[in-house]
Amino acid sequence: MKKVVCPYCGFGCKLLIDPATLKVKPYKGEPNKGKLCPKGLYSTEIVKSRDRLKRPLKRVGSKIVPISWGQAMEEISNKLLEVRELYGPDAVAFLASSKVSNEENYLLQKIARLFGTNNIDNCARLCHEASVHALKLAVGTGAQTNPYEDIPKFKSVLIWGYNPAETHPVVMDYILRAKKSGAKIIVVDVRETRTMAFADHRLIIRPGTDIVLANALAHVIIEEELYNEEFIRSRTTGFSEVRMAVKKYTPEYAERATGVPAEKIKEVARDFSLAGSGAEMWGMGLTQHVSGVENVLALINLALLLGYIGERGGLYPMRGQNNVQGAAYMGALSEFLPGYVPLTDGKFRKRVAGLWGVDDLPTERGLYLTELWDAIEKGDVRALYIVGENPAVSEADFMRVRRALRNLDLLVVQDIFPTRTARYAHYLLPASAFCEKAGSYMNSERRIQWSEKVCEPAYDSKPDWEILTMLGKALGLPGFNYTSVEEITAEYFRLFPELEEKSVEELKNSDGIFLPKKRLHTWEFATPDGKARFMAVEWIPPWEGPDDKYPFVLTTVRLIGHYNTGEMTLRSPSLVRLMGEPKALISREDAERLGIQNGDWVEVETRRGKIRMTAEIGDVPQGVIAVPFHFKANKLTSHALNKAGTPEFKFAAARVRKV
Ligand SMILES: Nc1nc2c(c(=O)[nH]1)N[C@H]1C(S)=C(S)[C@@H](COP(=O)(O)OP(=O)(O)OC[C@H]3O[C@@H](n4cnc5c(=O)[nH]c(N)nc54)[C@H](O)[C@@H]3O)O[C@H]1N2
Ligand SMILES: Nc1nc2c(c(=O)[nH]1)N[C@H]1C(S)=C(S)[C@@H](COP(=O)(O)OP(=O)(O)OC[C@H]3O[C@@H](n4cnc5c(=O)[nH]c(N)nc54)[C@H](O)[C@@H]3O)O[C@H]1N2
Ligand code: SF4
Ligand SMILES: [Mo]
Repeated sequence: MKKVVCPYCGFGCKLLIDPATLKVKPYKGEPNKGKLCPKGLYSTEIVKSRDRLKRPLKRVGSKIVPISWGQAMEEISNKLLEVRELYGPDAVAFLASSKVSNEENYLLQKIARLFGTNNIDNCARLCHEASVHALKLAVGTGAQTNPYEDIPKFKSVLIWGYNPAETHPVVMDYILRAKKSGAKIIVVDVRETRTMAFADHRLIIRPGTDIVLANALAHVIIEEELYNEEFIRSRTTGFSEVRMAVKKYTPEYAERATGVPAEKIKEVARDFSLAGSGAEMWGMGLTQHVSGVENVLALINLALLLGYIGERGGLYPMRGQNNVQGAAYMGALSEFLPGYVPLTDGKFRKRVAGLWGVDDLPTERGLYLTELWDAIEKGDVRALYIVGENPAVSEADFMRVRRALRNLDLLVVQDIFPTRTARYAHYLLPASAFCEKAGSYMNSERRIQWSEKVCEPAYDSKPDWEILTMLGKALGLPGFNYTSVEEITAEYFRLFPELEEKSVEELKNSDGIFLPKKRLHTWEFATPDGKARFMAVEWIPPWEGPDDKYPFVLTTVRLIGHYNTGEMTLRSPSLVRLMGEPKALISREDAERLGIQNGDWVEVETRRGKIRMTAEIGDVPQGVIAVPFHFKANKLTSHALNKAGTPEFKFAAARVRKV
C-alpha cells in the first residue's frame, strides 16, 4: 500500500492506495486516524476517467490539434518571451494551484520571479487570504496556530462562518471528541447548518453582521470582567482601544443588527469565557466579505481577551484546498516570498535570489488573482499561464472573467481535465493526477506530508513539476535541471531554518513535519515586540446592500457531495451517485409571500446576471437566499474586494421570483 495525501480538502487526510487495484483505505496514523470522507475514499476514480487530458493540445483557428511536448514548450516560451520583450515582464501572469505539491508551487513562483514579475497567485486569494492578513497583523504569523490534536483538549469550541460537517467531515471527529469531554460547542452562521446539529449554542445571524456580534461578545466579556487580565497585561497591546471601540456594541444594539437575542449573546459570552480554554475555528462566512480582514480581527480579539492561545486555545482558520497552505508557504502569492516573508525584506529576498543564481528579484507587489481581469481588459496583462485553477467558474462575476480570458494573446491551461477555463486556452497541457506523482503537501495545521507515487502517469500526461522544469529550461532560466522531485524538495528545505538540517528521507519516513513548529505563540508572538495586537474594528457595511429593486441578500455555500467547481467530483461515478441536487435555501416567510413551495423552480437575479434552480424552504433569516457556490452561483456574485483581495462571495443584493 502506498501513502498518499488526499487530493481534496485542506484537512489533509492520508490515503492508503493499493497500486494493483487503486482501492483506497484510510491511514491509521496522523492526522486522520483511520477516518476518511467519501471524497477521499473514491478519489482514485478520477485517475481512470476517460475525460483526462491525454496529450498536449493547441488551438489553431477554431480547431484543437495535438502537438508534441517539445513543440508546445518551445512555442509557449517563445510567446512569453515575446510578450515580455514588447510589454515588460508584468504583462505576464501565472496562477499556481492549491491542488499541486509544494515542489510544483515552489517551481512556478520561482519561474515567475526569475522571469521578472510578482504576478503569481493562487486560489488562497478567493479563500483565506483575509485570515492571513489579519493573523499577520495581530499575532505575526498568517496561519493556524495549533494542531488538530489540541481541539479535544479545549473546553469550548467557537465555530464561526464555517460548516465542517459538510466541508471538512473528518475534523468533526475532533470536535465531537471535545464535546464528549465536556466542551461547549458554539456555532455562528447565517442558516441552520449540519454542524449546528452538534452545538450547545446555535446563533443564526444576518449575513455580514459578524463584527457587530463579535464586538458585542467582547462588550459583555469586558463589562462583566470575564477577561484574562494577566494575559492582556503581559502579552498584548491595544486593549484600551478595543475596550473603547466595543462600548457601543451593547447586546441590545447587536440584537437589532444581527437578529440574535441579547440574552443569548450574554449567555454565549459567559459560557465561552468561563470554559477557561477554547478553540476558534472559522471559514468562508468570515473571509469572503469586504470586511473580511476586520471580521477575522474581531474574532481574534475575543481569543486575546480570554488568553485562548498556546496551551489554552488556538486560532483555526480551516484551510480549504489540500495544498493551499503549502502554496502560500512556497511563495505562490503576489505579495509574499516563501514563508510569508514580505517582498520588501531585502535580506531574505537577496538570499533567495542567491540560491536561484541571480542578484535580486522583483520587489513590487504583483497583481492579485482577483485584479487580473481588469488588467487584462485594459491590456496591461497579455499572457496568462494557469496551473490547476478554474477561474471561469470559481471567480466572482464570472461573465467578466470569461470576457477577459477571450482577450488574452496567450492562455495556457495545465490541468488534469479540460475545464471550463480551458475552453479559452491556446495551449492545453495534460498534468498527471495526484497519485501518479510524488511530492510534499502541507495541510491546515501546517504539517508537511510526503505523498507517494502509486501508478504511472496516464496517457501522455506529465507531473506538473516535470512540465514546469521543461518550461523553466525553455525560458532560459538558471537552474532548471531537476531530474527528480526530491531535488526540488531539498531546495525548498534550504529556505526555512527549521528544515535546513532535515533530509527528504526524514520527511518520507515520518507522519509529517510541522513548519515552523507544532504550536505557535505559546510564549511569545511573532510580532516585532513579541506581543499580540488587539485591533479595534468597527462594523463595515457590505458593498452592495439590498434595495427596492434587489431586496434579497444572496449568500453562497458549500455542499458535502460537491467540491468547488466540480471538475473532479463530477467525474467520479461513486461521488456523483451520492450527490444531492444543489438547491437555493429560502426562509418560510419569504417562500409563503412569493408562493414558493419546496422543489419549485426559482430565478435568482443580481445586477450581474440570473440563474434558475429549485428552492428549499429552510432556516435562514427572512430576506436571505443561500445558493450553493458550485457551478453557476458566480454568475451572480459581486467582485468587490476586501483588503486582502478576496471578493464578497458571501453578500450580494438579489431578487427572487418563482418561475
Ligand atoms: N464538500 C466540500 N468540502 C469542501 C469544499 C467543497 O467545495 N465541498 N471546498 C473546500 C474549500 S476550497 C474551502 S475554502 C472550505 C470552506 O469551508 P467552509 O468555510 O465551511 O465553506 P462555506 O460553505 O463556503 O462557508 C461556511 C459557512 O459560512 C456561512 N455564511 C455565509 N455568509 C455568512 C456570513 O455573513 N456570516 C457568517 N458568520 N457565516 C456566513 C454559510 O452559511 C456556510 O455555512 O471547504 C473545503 N472543503
Ligand atoms: N460564490 C463562491 N465562489 C467561490 C467560493 C465561494 O464560497 N462562493 N469559494 C472560493 C474558494 S474558497 C476557492 S478555494 C475557489 C476554488 O477555485 P478553483 O481552485 O478554481 O476550483 P477547483 O474546482 O478546486 O479547481 C481546481 C482545479 O485543479 C485541477 N487539478 C486537480 N489536480 C491537479 C493536478 O495535480 N495538476 C493540475 N495541473 N491540475 C489539477 C482540477 O481539475 C481543477 O480544474 O473558489 C472560490 N469561489
Ligand atoms: S476530509 Fe478532506 S482530506 Fe479527508 S478524505 Fe475528506 S476530502 Fe479528503
Ligand atoms: Mo477555498
